[in-house]
Amino acid sequence: MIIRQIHVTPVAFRDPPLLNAAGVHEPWALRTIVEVVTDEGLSGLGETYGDLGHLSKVRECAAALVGVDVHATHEMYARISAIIGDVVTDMHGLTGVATQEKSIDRVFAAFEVACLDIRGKAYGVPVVDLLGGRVRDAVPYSAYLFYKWAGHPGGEPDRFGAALDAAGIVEQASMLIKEYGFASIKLKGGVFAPSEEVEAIIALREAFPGLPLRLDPNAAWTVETSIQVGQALEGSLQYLEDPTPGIPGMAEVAAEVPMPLATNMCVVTPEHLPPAIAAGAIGVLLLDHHYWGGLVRSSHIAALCDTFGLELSMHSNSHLGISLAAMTHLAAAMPNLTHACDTHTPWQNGQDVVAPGALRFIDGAVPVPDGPGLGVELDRDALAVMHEQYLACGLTARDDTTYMQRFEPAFSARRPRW
Ligand code: GKR
Ligand code: MG
Repeated sequence: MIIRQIHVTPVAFRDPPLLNAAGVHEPWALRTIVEVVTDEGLSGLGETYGDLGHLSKVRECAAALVGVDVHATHEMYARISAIIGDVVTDMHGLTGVATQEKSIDRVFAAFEVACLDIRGKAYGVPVVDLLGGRVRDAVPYSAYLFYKWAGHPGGEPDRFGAALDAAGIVEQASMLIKEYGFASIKLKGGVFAPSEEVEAIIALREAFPGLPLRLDPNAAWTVETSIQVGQALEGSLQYLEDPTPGIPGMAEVAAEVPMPLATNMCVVTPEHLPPAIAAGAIGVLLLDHHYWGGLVRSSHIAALCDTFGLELSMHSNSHLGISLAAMTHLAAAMPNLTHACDTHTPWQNGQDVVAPGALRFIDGAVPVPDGPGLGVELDRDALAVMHEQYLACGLTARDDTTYMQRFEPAFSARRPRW
């Protein structure tokens, strides 16, 4: 099964004005769709970030992978490493420091997923079977709440409405839980003063007793503020995610708060694990195959977490159905997944590059798709439309901060901010 062609297609889809510590989501979210085609005519899908620096590397590497067998992932990794060299591609959103290793892993992951899709199709088995087999038939996801404006400035309000205080957040949670059946809740914080975000968590706890809650301010708080918030929320949070920047700061907070700390920011490549574990900085790792080097490498990291007693959850960025399918296969094969995974799916609002039907939420969980490989098919018409949107929208990189500053010129994404 030799790679004969790789198609790399940047796409854009509409994104609501979701607020975070870096600013606000722009009207379009960018992704890159990768389609690997073999000499036998089998094809496999991958999905990754759409920022131009990364996209250029994905394109360059695609050309270098033609002629490689789809099983030869070490060879693929070596070729990609040689191309990336010591270039560090653009940081994406709020996913921690960019390193050379992470830049390689981010490019490699899209091709690795596509090759696993092909291998699954060739053997007639789902990708989960190539990762050790399923330990669960459906993967639980959490309701990922965001403070948000009613609509993009100058545009129509979107169907989710505004959420700018505790009442708005509870209303948003009710809507997502009603539509998707989520059984746990994550609030994206780092937007308003910590006391207001504490108030929102308490309102959620009262509105949804028994549902696990998490708060993620993306390192917007000092150590002192993080400790105050952690102590104020004793008994209310399943975990507190990235309250403060860096492993040493996280370790200081972890020693003083009653709940575990989780991260997708201070531990983002294998080299961060030893110092974080030694310092006791985190209790939960949020894996993300998009930057941890694909599904197999993420499974290895999950095994390490088991060895070192770290709990596991999964991080997400704005994504489409190929990513959701890959996340679901990976999570279905992780025996030590301890928490519901994050997903931005509701914010896609039905837009997708995969044909409808394969992915659905039942009681907040996505059943592992039935078909071989990832179990999802590319909707070529939708892909063409989203590619046109990419060309027309004029965005080439995610930049929540500059977009926010158009409306609030004094806004600063400085972290820690409180
Ligand atoms: O979509 O605004 C967002 C999130 O804030 C995202 O960029 C983060 O990477 O979801 C992420 C997180 O858990 O930190
Ligand atoms: Mg996070």
